[in-house]
Amino acid sequence: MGFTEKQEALVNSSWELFKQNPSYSVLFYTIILKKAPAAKGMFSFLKDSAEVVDSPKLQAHAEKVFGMVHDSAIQLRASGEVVVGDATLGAIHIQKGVVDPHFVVVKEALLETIKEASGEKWSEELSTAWEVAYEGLASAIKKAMN
Ligand code: HEM
Ligand code: ISQ
Repeated sequence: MGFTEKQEALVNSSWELFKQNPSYSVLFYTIILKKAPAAKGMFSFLKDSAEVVDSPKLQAHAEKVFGMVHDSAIQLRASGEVVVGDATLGAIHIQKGVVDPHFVVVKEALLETIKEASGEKWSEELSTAWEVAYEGLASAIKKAMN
C-alpha cells in the first residue's frame, strides 16, 4: 500500500505543532549532537558556540529540514515518489562530509522531536508516517550524492 491520506494528515498536523514552537528546533539539534557529537563542526551555524542556543538561523535550518520531510509526505501521497527540488543538496552534503550513518542519526532525532512536539497526539502510526516520508526523502538525497 502506498502512502495514505491518513498518513499525510498525521504528518500535516504534527508539522503544524512543530512550527508553533522554536524550542523544538533546539531540541532537534540537541538530540543530533548527543548522538553524534562530532557533527557539531559540520554546521556553520553551530561550530562556534559552546551550547546549542536558540537563534533565528538555527530555527530556519531546522524548519527547512522538517518542512522538506513534510513536503515529501505530500509528494508520496500524490505521486508515490519523492523528487528533490534543490539540485545542490547532494553536493552540499558530500562537501560537508555527510555519510550514511548520519542519516540514521537525523532520522532518530527527527522522530524523537516529533514525539515531543505532538504530545498526547503521538502514536506509532504518526511516527511511522514521518519515518516513511523521511526515508523517501533521504534516499532521494543519497541518490543525488552518488
Ligand atoms: C545542509 C536538508 C540530512 C548535514 C542542508 C541544506 C538543506 C538540508 C536544505 C541546505 C542548507 C540549509 O538550509 O540548512 C537535509 C535533509 C536531510 C538532510 C532534508 C535528510 C532527509 C543531513 C544529514 C546530515 C546533514 C544526515 C549530517 C549530520 C548538513 C550540513 C549542512 C546541510 C552540515 C550544511 C549546513 C551549513 O553549515 O550551512 N541540509 N539534510 N544533513 N546538511 Fe542536511
Ligand atoms: C541537516 N541538514 C541541514 C540542516 C540540518 C539542521 C538540523 C539538523 C540536521 C540538518
